[in-house]
Amino acid sequence: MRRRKTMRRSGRVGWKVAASAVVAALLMGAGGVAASAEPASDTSVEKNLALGGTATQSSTWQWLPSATADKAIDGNPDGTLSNGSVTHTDAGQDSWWQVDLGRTATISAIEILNRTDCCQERLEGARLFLSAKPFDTTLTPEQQERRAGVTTYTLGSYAFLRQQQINLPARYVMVQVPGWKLFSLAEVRVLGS
Ligand SMILES: [Ca+2]
Repeated sequence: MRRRKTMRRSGRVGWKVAASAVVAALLMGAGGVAASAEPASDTSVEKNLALGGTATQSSTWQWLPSATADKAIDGNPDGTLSNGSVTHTDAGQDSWWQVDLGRTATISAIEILNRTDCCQERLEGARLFLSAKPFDTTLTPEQQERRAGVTTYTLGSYAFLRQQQINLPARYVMVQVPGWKLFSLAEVRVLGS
């Protein structure tokens, strides 16, 4: 019988959704910690730990093999797929993207930037998982969130997402979309120390 010792943080609490104008402002402000509709109180000391990580995804779109997982941690928030800094999976069951930070770190916030040229609804219903141990990528999102030590957030919207006040030790960060889907990410920032 599966243990259900899950540190679930359910629901859509805490997600801040910025209007597209805010996203545009964010994209122009490359390099710094993202501005958001409600900035974190202590962003000055946050580092984007994902930049030094290793990203993988369930598949890469067969028509654009350069849209690899690392495009979400290349430091470039450009959300136009054809500009070469956006990931793209193939269609598949419970498609996922993840980053291994290389070490367990204290994560304070995570920002997820969707592609901006189309298809943003593909991230609807996505889960964000955090764990100090590697994920079993064969699991469904429902199975994943029941694993011991896995913290789950459900993404309530998909234009620009910032989960604040996480304050958890984790090494692995995964975005997984339930169902038969394909999806893209412009950038994933994992802020912490
Ligand atoms: Ca990128």
